[in-house]
Amino acid sequence: MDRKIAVIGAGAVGATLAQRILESGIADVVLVDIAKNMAIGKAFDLLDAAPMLGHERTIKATDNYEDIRSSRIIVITAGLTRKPGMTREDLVAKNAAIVREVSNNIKEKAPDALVIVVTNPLDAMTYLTYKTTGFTKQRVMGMAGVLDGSRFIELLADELKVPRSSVKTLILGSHGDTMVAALSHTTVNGKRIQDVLAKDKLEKIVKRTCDRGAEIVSLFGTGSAYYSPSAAVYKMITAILDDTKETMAVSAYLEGEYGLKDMYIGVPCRIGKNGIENVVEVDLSTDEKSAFLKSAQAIKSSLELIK
Ligand code: TXD
Repeated sequence: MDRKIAVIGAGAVGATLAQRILESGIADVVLVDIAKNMAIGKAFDLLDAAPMLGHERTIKATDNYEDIRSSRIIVITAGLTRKPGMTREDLVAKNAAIVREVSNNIKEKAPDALVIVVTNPLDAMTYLTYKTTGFTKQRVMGMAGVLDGSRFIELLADELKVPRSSVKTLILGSHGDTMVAALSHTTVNGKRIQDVLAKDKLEKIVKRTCDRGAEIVSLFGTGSAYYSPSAAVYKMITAILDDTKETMAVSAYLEGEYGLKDMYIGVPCRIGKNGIENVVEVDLSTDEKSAFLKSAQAIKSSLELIK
């Protein structure tokens, strides 16, 4: 199988994602970082594990964008991470410059690729990638809702002592403090979450889900979460490669859906070989709708900073 995925940024998320891709055998990896030697070191380390794990996949580390040519999917993880006390929006100016540069290279060297953006502030950086590459809206998406939903499921399953697989949920809106846990789409063994968990406990878990990234940032001291973010990107990649058409929350470009236009925001989408096959419009409660629109407002404010 000649499949290539380029991961831009060989930091915590990028390198862990490279490991997941290689060791599951789904594709070869090109790892691009301005810190070239660090990236080469990580690639060597990953390759040295291959004989023990029994795979034949390869990884090439580079600072030369020529190497991303013919990549099917490109994942942008390059950028700065939050320090304790920082919001994702605090990163906007520096990361916008990085994402713009990366996107120009993608446009030139890999004009047919699909792009998954990870860099924060996520929805604004995905919009910037879409505008800079000029790719179709199907081919540019941001990773957030898959991760936030997984965090919510984990916390709920732990509280209720039920299998994680019995919990279904949907988190939409911005990947920021205004994200919306859609309780009307959250069930445990098919039962409404409000019927199985007391209101105060549920509120606490929703709050903890929104703060989970910051909780991990403050425990780490430096850097931010990467095991679960890389797993979320991996899930999106396999939906694309296997053309599963599975519905999952991703940051997508809206042109009227949910009453919004010309912006990227987390909504449920069917993901398949073309990227975002379509945006799925689900019913939301009145409270969820207004929280979603508030979240959209927060994204618009961070977009103002990059325009
Ligand atoms: O849910 C989500 N979307 C996220 C987003 C979950 C986790 C992390 N999230 C964001 O991803 C985070 O706030 C950052 O903006 C990015 C990357 O996080 P990561 O934890 O991987 O950051 P690192 O370890 O600091 O790695 C960043 C790498 C580092 O090796 C830099 O040298 C490189 O990016 N970098 C660049 N590579 C290529 N080109 C340029 N210009 C460049 N600038 C920095």
